[in-house]
Amino acid sequence: MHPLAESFPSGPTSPIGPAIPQPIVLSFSGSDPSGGAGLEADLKTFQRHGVYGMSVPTLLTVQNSTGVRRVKTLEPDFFEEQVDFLLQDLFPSVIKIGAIGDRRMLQALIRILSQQRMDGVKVVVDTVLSSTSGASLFDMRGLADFIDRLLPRAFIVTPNVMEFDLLTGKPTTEANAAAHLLAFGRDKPYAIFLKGGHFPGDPIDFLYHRRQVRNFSAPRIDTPHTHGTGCTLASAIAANLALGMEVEDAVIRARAYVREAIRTNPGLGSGRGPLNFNATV
Ligand code: PXL
Repeated sequence: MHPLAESFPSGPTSPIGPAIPQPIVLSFSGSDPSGGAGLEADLKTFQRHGVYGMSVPTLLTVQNSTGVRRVKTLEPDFFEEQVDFLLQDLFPSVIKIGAIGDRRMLQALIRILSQQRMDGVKVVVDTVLSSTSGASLFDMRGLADFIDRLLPRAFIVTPNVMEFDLLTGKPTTEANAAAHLLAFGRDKPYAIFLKGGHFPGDPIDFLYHRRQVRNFSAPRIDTPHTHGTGCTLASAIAANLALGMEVEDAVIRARAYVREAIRTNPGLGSGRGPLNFNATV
């Protein structure tokens, strides 16, 4: 047996009887052929958390660990048809949204999420506005609709610092983050998890929820291999919500998973390589 095989999770299926029911999580995101980010990372993360993962791609990328070269947003009509047919058969309790591509795809998403059958579905919005390597994964002409029409449908939103600056229109620092979150979060129905990885020094993350801000700090892990950390974090939160956790617990557990996945990364690729998706949850 391969030495790694012993650490593989056995999963909740039974070898003799029918599978034990699993919560279903659906990802709408871009595809990363390198398997480190996007819907590939989402599905691996769902699997590791013991939830059943499904995905409908919004866009394709030409990508490896050194960066994103090209982005092709898919046809919104085809996307909507895929979602509609899928949901006639398999219905998720949580939807995770990653890269959207452009305004037409955003409109398609908003149409889907405003259907009555979606009322009880929790939506995790990872505000993927550009990749860390600089390629655009969202046409910023759609930003106003993203903020005014998509975000109000979210249960939790997970911007990094650059994305939060774009959402609020002002620069956020560790010193003013709590105040900016309280101001931006005012009257909003959703929670915001501000990822502090781009702050200098040891990062501090902030969680805004129910008019309160809580922060989490930990020593920075010194590695270039952080490809897809945002996607993985949002997917872990989505999985934890599907498993029935409250927002704070879902975030705390997701954060611990991502830290461990960064710490034990497999060191693949010549650029920013992927995380260890098999990390202990
Ligand atoms: O990590 C942001 C992200 C999301 N989705 C896709 C990506 C990336 C970053 O490269 O490629 C498809």
